[in-house]
Amino acid sequence: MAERAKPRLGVAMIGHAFMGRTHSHAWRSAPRFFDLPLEPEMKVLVGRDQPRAEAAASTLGWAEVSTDWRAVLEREDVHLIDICTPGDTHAEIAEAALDAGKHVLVEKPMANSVAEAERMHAAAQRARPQGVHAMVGFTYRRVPALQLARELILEGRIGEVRQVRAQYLQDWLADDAVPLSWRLDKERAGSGALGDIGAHIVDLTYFLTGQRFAGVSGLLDTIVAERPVAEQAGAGLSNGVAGAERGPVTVDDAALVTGRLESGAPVILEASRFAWGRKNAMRIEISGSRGALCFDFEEMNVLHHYDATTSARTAGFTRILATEPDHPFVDAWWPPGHGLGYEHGFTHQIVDLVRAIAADEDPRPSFEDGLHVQRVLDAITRSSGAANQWTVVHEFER
Ligand code: SOE
Repeated sequence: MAERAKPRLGVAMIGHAFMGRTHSHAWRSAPRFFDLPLEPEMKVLVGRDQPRAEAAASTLGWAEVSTDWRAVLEREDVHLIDICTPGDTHAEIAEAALDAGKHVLVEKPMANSVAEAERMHAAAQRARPQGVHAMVGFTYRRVPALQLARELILEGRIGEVRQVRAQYLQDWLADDAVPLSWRLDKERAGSGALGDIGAHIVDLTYFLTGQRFAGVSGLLDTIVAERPVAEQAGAGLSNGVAGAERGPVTVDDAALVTGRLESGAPVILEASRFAWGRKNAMRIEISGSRGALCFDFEEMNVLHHYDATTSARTAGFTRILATEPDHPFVDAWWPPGHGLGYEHGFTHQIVDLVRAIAADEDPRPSFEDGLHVQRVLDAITRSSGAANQWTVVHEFER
């Protein structure tokens, strides 16, 4: 007997640069490696420039292209809008898509301001009664070793969380000759290292500990204030070819933050795109009353666990290789020890999103989660502007 076809989930993706490429890969691989309740169909790729969008669609596997995202929202065969554009367009597209009854996946950070994130959250709440779902793409939540870390924290393996320290370091701006791009323009990107990479460690602190931030004190710095204007746009993180003209950098290059979680536990965060030799070094260490967990993206299949309840004679960090079939997501992939990469987090994100949509459950990180991260980013910025004053995010009883 012929198998019944799965219900279709028509997807349109807006933007096709670095994040568009990672999302396209994820839409293709998710249904091939995981048993999904809906069959994603890569229907339309939306870009501003028709020939470039056509070239990207053919490479990345999208059936059609459009230069008009509003027209795509009117299509009945499109059920989900995946937003991979710079932050200044997120709110407008997400609101319109949710109001048109389309599910939304939006790249991080959710928006360029708290006001935009609030509008998006309100739109998600309006759409929710119709079975419409919204999710923010904090993809590192779906790294198996980090999911395992969360499970261990929830099981109480490190006891009560007492301190968090996290860093996200890159070096693609450390050279003063690197030209300007949209990521260095406050109007388009909202902020610099803070929103681009700092947002990930704010979200991970929240995801892993289950606690929101109560307050922060931030120091933002623009290390190189002026750069060459690009004559030719670049692909991925490459800013293109520098011309003779120069222009201002309007975002932060580095963000240093101290903070407190709602329990009062102290947090220290650092995000920088000026850390020579650090290409995508994201590190988080959580110390609890019974031990500690430590993760470094440069060794992304490994989680280190220190069990402080064992004898001091033999105590030390245990290196857990998070590639066994009973580790989160791993059974769908390769045999133990064969390892996963950056792209797998994006695939897992699609798997969880599609399953949540089919079950009519709320996918996480939700727009409410994204709004919390946005509030933390905003408080860091205000604090830095006000000579590093302590800035409250949420009031908590302690
Ligand atoms: C650029 O710094 C970037 O691509 C971020 O925007 C992504 O979120 C991160 O995953 C890798 O670095």
